[in-house]
Amino acid sequence: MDKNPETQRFIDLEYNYGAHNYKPIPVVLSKGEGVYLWDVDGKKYFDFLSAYSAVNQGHCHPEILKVLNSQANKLTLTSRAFYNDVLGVYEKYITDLFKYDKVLAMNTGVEGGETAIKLARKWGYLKKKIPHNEARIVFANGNFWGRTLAAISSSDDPSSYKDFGPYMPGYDIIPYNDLISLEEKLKYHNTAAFMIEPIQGEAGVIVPDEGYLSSVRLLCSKYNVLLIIDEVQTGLGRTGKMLASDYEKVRADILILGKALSGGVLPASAVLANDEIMLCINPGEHGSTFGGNPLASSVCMAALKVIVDENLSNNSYLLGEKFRSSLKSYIDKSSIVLSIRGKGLLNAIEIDNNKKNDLAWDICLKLKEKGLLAKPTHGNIIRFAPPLVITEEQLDNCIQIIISTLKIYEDSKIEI
Ligand code: IF1
Repeated sequence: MDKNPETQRFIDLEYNYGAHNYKPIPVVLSKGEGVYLWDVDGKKYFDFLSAYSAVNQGHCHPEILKVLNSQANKLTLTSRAFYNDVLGVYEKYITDLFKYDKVLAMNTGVEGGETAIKLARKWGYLKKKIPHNEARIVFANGNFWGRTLAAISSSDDPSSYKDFGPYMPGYDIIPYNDLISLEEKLKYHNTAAFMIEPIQGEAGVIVPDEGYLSSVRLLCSKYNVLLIIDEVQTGLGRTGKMLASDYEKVRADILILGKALSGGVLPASAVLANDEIMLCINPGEHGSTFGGNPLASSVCMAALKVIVDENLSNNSYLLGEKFRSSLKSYIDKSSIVLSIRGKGLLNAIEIDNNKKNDLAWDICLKLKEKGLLAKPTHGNIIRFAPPLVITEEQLDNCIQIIISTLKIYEDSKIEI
């Protein structure tokens, strides 16, 4: 289908003047509101990626924008060289909400991960008395927590780490959802922390066994190892609870938030911990120019209030159940969809790419034609993650779009 010259112009600009570090779905977006996006031709789409779960509150949420605009006209950035009249109020709000003593505000999710690892190492040396520079951090294979050298050093995905070495030392990688191999690493005195996603997002929405997270919690406590839970993608209502770790009532020693923390309006992340850990870092030992700036702090407070006031976690839970059950009855008869998995409104289907190479990509292009935006990950996984403000009626519409699109690719002999 020929692209509008205007669409092609914007695609060409990105191709000619931008790094080629992404392969976007060929659509040029120019407006977002709630669950909807519009392209430069004025075509309207359901957003089923939510900017990788950064717009749980929906695009351009009016309450968040109101606070953004008001604060932007007052004071945006002071640096932490001085106090300001927003940061402390935000810090109290978010630590009350998640029940931790303190928060360290950063900007991106990966900076949250780096901060968590620095805190864990410091705590390891100062409190657990791990020999200097011997602290080890354990990760699960399939993890993804960003693109910095510290983050890719923990990855077992070549597309994340290949040709970016040498890598961060002091890391161990064990299988996800495997308590035996975890306990082996936790027994080692020099292990300072285990960092885990409650559901692995980038890996393809990998949901561990029931009880895995609570067993991880028990083992980390037993061996005096900090549990770092990365809720950058799974947190803030995405999986049907405020935190995915709430399903098993598991409490992280260090909790990392990001993405929807700001409602997708600007970069903001937060690391929460109690004093025994957080106060291991002293003045001048960590920070960032924009970390905790008044603009981000006021936006994050508004974004969190939207999640609470609009009960988005519950909407995510109920509509997620409906989404999976509606698709499951179809998938049981499908010749191309292998499975569906997820919690709340973080879901993914696994496509049998053996049927046709790039079938998942073709399906996403067809979904785009039908007014729904999604993108494959790892070749054959299509993630479906709409903003949590989606209504039941809109979801029903999207379920029909998805099923009618999948049917196009079914083996003709299969009667669906
Ligand atoms: C890209 C993936 C998702 C994350 C978790 C930390 C971070 C992320 C669980 C870092 C970031 C983003 C990064 C973005 C695409 C997207 C992504 F496909 F890459 F893996 F969501 F699944 N922890 N995920 O998912 O947060 O520094 O980006 O703010 O790099 O392509 P960030």
